[in-house]
Amino acid sequence: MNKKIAIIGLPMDLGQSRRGVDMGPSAIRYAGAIERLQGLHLEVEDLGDISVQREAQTTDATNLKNLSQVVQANSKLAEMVDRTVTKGVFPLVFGGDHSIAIGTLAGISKHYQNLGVIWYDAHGDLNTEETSPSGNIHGMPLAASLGMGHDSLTKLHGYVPKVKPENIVVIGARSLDPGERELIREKGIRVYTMHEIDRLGMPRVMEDAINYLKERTDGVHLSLDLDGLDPSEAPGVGTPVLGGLTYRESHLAMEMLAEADIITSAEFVEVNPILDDKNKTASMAVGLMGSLFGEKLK
Ligand code: EXY
Ligand code: MN
Ligand code: MN
Ligand code: MN
Repeated sequence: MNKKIAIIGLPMDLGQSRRGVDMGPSAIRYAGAIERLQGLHLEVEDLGDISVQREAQTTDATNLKNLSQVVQANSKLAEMVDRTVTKGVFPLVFGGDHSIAIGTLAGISKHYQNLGVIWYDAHGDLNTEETSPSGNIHGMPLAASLGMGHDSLTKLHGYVPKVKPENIVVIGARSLDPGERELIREKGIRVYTMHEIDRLGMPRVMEDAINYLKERTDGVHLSLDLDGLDPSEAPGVGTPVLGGLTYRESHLAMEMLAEADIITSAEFVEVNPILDDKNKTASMAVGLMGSLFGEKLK
């Protein structure tokens, strides 16, 4: 795994409606992310946070809340991530709500023939303005990265699509809207819901997912939404869903990814310290980062 890491924060909360997730990057830093990675003898450069236009919340007629601000911030993120990958450095992005994945994937995927994506999340984030029940863009980043939805999201950073459906694995899903289910069926996206995870167990799910991606991708982006974990362990998220992944399952998943050495970029999103309990969710994120970057238990 790349030993040089660049941290980029995007304090974005305009992709959804609950205040506080814009403090996610700070909360993750305060939970000791940089020190944890430096403790693994990684070279860590913190590039700081991208500024987000703080205009009043605008609701676009096309059921896309705060579209222009989300596009503007993600365009800046795509530029920074693109430069980071060009320099051969591992981009590690701290969110902010999950709409930032639009920018991260836009900055990364042009550097690969077949970028794989592990979408670790209670949700599919596969809505478009037609199918979204909320108009929140944090429920749309994976659809947008597939080239589905509003042009200003799908064509961000000058090309479309960013990812192919066969190169995606969703892990932890337990809250999917009708339009997302339709898209998953239509595109044949590989989804391990909590049902499969409970039936097969995390070791088997991760083994299958890793083998599946190894066969067909030349790099893999991990998009880890902390609401993939159970709210009892990670309460500081804006859209909690009961019956989620345990910290231990997630820790194992990260260790297996580290062993497989397939992850070429990552982002940790949806940490909301206002909804959290003593920065517990940010601490979960930092613990999982440690496992992802090779921390050993013995
Ligand atoms: N599917 C719902 C929507 O589109 O509004 C909820 C999306 C929650 C998205 C969070 C980031 O994962
Ligand atoms: Mn998400
Ligand atoms: Mn991204
Ligand atoms: Mn989610």
